[in-house]
Amino acid sequence: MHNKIDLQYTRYLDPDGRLSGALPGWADDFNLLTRLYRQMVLTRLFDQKAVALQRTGRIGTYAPTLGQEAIGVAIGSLMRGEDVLVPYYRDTAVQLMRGVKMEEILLYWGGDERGSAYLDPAVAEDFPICVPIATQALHACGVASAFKIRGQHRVTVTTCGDGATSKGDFLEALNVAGAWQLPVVFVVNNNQWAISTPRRIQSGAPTLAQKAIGAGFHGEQVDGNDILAVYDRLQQAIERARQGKGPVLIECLSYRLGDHTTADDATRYRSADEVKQAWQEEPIKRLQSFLAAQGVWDEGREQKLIGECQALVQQAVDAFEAAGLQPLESVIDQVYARWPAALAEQREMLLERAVRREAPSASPSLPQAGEGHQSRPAAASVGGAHHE
Ligand SMILES: Cc1ncc(C[n+]2csc(CCOP(=O)(O)OP(=O)(O)O)c2C)c(N)n1
Ligand SMILES: [Mg+2]
Repeated sequence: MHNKIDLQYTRYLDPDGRLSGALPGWADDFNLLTRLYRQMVLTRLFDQKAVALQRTGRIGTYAPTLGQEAIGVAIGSLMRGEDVLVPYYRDTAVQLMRGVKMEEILLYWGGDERGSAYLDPAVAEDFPICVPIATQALHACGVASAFKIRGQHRVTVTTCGDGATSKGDFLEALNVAGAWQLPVVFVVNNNQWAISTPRRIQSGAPTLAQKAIGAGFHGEQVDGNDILAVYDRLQQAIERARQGKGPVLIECLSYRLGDHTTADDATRYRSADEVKQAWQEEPIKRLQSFLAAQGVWDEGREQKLIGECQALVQQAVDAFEAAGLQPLESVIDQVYARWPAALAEQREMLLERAVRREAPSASPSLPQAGEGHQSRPAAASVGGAHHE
């Protein structure tokens, strides 16, 4: 008895950016490769800024995307506008490419509902960040079912981590995707850790991709630090789903270079050596080395790019800080279309209590929607996005 299944594994660039096989035709397009590179750098600089904003108390918890840039940028470049992304909380890279604004991402992690009400119409049908692990995989199947029933050639892409693949919701989603041959692509970001649980003890399956096989569809692995590999295989997967040929699961092997979130301290459960080793494999340096060897990237271009990205990030921070606070009831206002009486009463109590706390001696007047021009308080009172 053994549980080994031979699965496809794809890598084009080794950790030093050298080719480990013949490149597919599309990769001759250096403009495309440079665009992918620029987007990865922008994502990383934004990510660093988000962590810094948490450290200085201006947003709540944040889940860094450090080390996952290749996966997200590949997904974002390949999805069409009419497709739907059903993301999880480590998807800054994809969301930025879909059209979610950097300031919206900061608002979300600052505990502000406007951070999930994406302003760009191009992204209006994408789902907001999902924090309950793996539940989004089922939502994605719901969306894909709608596409199939309507006869639309649209694809749903949903992402999750290695830990999420152990959840019932994930396995149920794979099952229904296979049973109904849904146009959905599951991208598993196997970053080796689920908070402090290492991949080694997460599952008895040698690969996470093989979970697709149990559900009757195609699964494969790619090097998630090699954007050329992720892009190539994902392109095939999305195309296949679009043509009605059923779902695909792609397991991207990566590494979570940062803490789980800013509320975590990964040095308590993993060694410095392991992290140092993982830095040797990281995705941005790898593509940079390749592009430099091809003569299409150099230090001058790098410095110019960093300056441009930093300006964009700073603009977003300014917009975020100028956004002011929303009224307290915005936290719950979107929960029901029509409030059940018992909850309506609780809503009133919440507002009264908030007014008492904020202005103990002043005569209470409830904050109105649209008001809220106070400046943003320190995160301790912002509350932050709930994340455990
Ligand atoms: C249903 C549910 N259970 C537990 C949690 C707490 N939790 C938050 S993140 C996480 C680990 C997820 O790890 P993984 O799926 O590998 O994704 P990663 O964070 O590594 O990208 C857990 C258990 C949660 N958010 N939702
Ligand atoms: Mg993980």
